[in-house]
Formats: sequence, structure tokens, C-alpha cells
Amino acid sequence: MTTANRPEPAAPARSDFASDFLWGCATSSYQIEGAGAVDGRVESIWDRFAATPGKVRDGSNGSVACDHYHRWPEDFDIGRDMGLNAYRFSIAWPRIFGEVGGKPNEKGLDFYSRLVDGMLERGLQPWATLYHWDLPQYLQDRGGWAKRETVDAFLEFADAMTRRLGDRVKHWITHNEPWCTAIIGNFEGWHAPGNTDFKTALQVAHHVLLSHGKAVPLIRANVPDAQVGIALSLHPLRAASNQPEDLAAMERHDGLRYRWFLDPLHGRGYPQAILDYIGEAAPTVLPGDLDAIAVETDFLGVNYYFPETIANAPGHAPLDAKVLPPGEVETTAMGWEVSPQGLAELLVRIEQDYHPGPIYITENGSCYEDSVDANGEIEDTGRRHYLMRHLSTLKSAIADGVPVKGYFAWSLLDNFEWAEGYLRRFGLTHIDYDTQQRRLKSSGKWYRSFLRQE
Ligand code: GCO
Repeated sequence: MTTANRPEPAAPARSDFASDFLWGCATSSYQIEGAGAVDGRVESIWDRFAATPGKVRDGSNGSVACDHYHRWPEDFDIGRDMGLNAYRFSIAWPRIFGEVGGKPNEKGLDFYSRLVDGMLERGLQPWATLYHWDLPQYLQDRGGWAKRETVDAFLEFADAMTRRLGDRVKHWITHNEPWCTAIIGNFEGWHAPGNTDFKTALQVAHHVLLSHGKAVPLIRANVPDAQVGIALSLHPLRAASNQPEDLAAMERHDGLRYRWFLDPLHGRGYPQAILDYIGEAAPTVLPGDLDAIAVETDFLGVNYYFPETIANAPGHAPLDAKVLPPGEVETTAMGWEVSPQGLAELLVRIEQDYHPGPIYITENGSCYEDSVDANGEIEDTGRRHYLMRHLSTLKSAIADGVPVKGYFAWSLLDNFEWAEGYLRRFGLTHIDYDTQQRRLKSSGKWYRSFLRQE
């Protein structure tokens, strides 16, 4: 069924949620900031990757993006007028450290300091993500996350940021989606740095988790009343059939996609069944690493977009299992299944499996092909319905006992969608990339009326 044929969904109301619920939008540095070579910023792995022919579908990059580096006051005005009370952003490491062992770049620190003041002035509680994929290229040149030294470099970066912003930023996310950093960037290879080696990818995953675990106490030491967590991208899984082969394939995929990250974060180490299956591709884990990773956190961030269906696929690396394209179901323009129910399923499962404490939806959103009509309006009905339906499901998951405390819509603005470049739009606000004009879409207007209870 296409979205256009869908009836208008029942509208959730803000009053259905706790009065102290956080309502935000999320963004990331490389996707919106632009100002690629300004104020001492150095090259990131995404600059290098995007400059490599064939890697980004429209040949674009983030060097200008939404020019948020210069236009953030307007963007935060949009957020405030929408009625947000929180805002999730990420910090570009290449703005802060220009070389290994160097001093933090004052201009970079000042930029984020101004940004945070701008949020606070507008009533937006700042939620800072330290790593949303823009590793400095000089670190990749030395092996990137596959090398343990990058953990130390990350801790220096985390230290510099939390010292500078910790008087005002209390909510810290160490990493955004370690799955993507590790597996998409280093095994599937369609994200930076574009490696295609499974063993490397698992070593990357381990170092990313380790850097999370080691950063948590450091952040707490620097930030009075810090709340620290990590944001994982997760999918509810379905087996392609009830045949034992497909069920077993789903179990294997789950072991890597879900338990590989959540188990060690909750003190259970890496799943033994997967370690047995992958043999020598297992990462090098030093004594003490798993204890460090299992540090208690203050919340879990969940990024949810769609469910995955898994089939047995002998020979399909790395686990003889593959994700099937969605069948005859409603999808977004990304080809991702629309499943509000999947959000509830996922949340209930996480709560049952791990009791992680407070959960925040740190991303949820949808891509549709928007057009600006003659009146300058963007009637993005699909995105508006996606948002309404996912909030209705969220309400029911909370009623079922999942302690969700906040929701960040992905994204405040259309932006650079990684390997898809500017061909894909996820914003509640439309960006005209020729003029940098911002226009609230009908989804953004709906979120505004929901938040303002109009
Ligand atoms: C993520 C990604 C976002 C993407 C979004 C849509 O954290 O998942 O960081 O940057 O733009 O997920 O694909």
C-alpha cells in the first residue's frame, strides 16, 4: 500500500506523555555543518571517502551541507519555534584535534561553546554525541578504529569536550551506532573508511565499545551530574520463514546485529555462539576490556527506523545469513519498511533482555521525496504520518512498561545522507541547497502543533 492511500492516522497528543518527557530533533556534524575547511578543521574520513569517485551516489560531500556552522541561530530558532525542549547534535572531532597529541583547537571549542549557549538560550537541552562517524583522516591513516591508539585519542577528545562544555552540557552520548562505524564502514564498505574486511570490522567494533566504556568514568569526572549513554541502531528481526534454517539464520544475524553490542555493554561478553561461528575473525580482547565496556550507564539511546527480515544464505558472509528486501509492505523512499509496531516490539524486547534503565529514542525518522509546491509548501504526508504513527506506538510501549523518557526525531533539517548524498531527505525542515532557504514541512508543522498542544 502506498502512503498516499493511507487514511489519516489517529493523532497522538503530547499530554499522553509524561510532562517531563524530552522532545527533540537529532542531527550530526558532518551531515549539516559544512564549513569544511574553516577555523582549523582538518580532513575527516568522510571528506576522503566522498572525494573517492563512486562512493557517494550524487558525487557530493559535506563541505557545505546546510551551512549550519554559520546558520545555526536560524536553525535553533526553528527548533525553539517547533516547541522542542531538547536537541541532539554531534561534535566534529576534526575541528578539535588537528594532529595526534596536539592541543585542542580553541576555535573549534569556541564554536561548540557558542552552539551550546545558543541551545540553552532557546530552551533546548543539549545532548552531545561525541562520535558520529567523522574520524579525523590522520587517525585513519594510522589504522583508525582498528588500532587501540584510537581509543586513547578518543579519550583525549572526550576529555577536551567535557572539560569545555561540561558546565552546560549534562547529557553525553559516547558513540552513535557502533554497528555502522564497524560493520558498514569496515566490512560492507559503503561508508567511510570503506574497508571490506570482517576481522578488521570486529576489531573496530571492540575498540569503539572499549572507548565508550573508558570514556564514561572520564566524562563523569569532568561533568557534574553527567548523564552518559550510547546510541545503538537496532531493528526488530523476523525470519523469512518458519523453516529451521531461516530461524537459525535469524538467530545468527541477531547475535551480531543486536547481542554483539548489547551483551558486552551489559556485562555478558561477546555471544559465544557467534564467537564459535566466526573462529579467527574474533577480535583481540585484552584483560580488563570487557569489564571496562560493561560500565554502568545512565541511559540507552535507541535509533529505530525499520524491521529486518533474515533468510538462510549459505556462503553469504559473514554468517551465511542475509537481510531480505521488504516484500509487499509499505516502504519509505529509502525502501525501508514502515513499521510503527516494530518500534514497540524492539523496545519491549530490549527492556526484557537487559533492563537498561531509562531509554531515549535518539533517532527515528523517514525519507520521502519532497517537493515544494507553488505556495512554497512541502506536503510530506508520508513523513508526517510516519511520525504520528510512531509516536502513537511509543505511547503504547510506555504504557506496557518500557521506560522511554524522550524522543528525538531524525532530523531537524534535510542533510547529507552519507552514501546517498543529497538525494535523500529526512528533515522536518526542507533545505533548498541552492539558496540555503529553510522551510518547515507539513511534518514539522504537525510536530509543532503536537508539541505546542495547538
Ligand atoms: C544514523 C545516522 C543518520 C542517518 C539516518 C538516516 O545515526 O542512523 O546517523 O546519520 O542520516 O539514520 O539514514
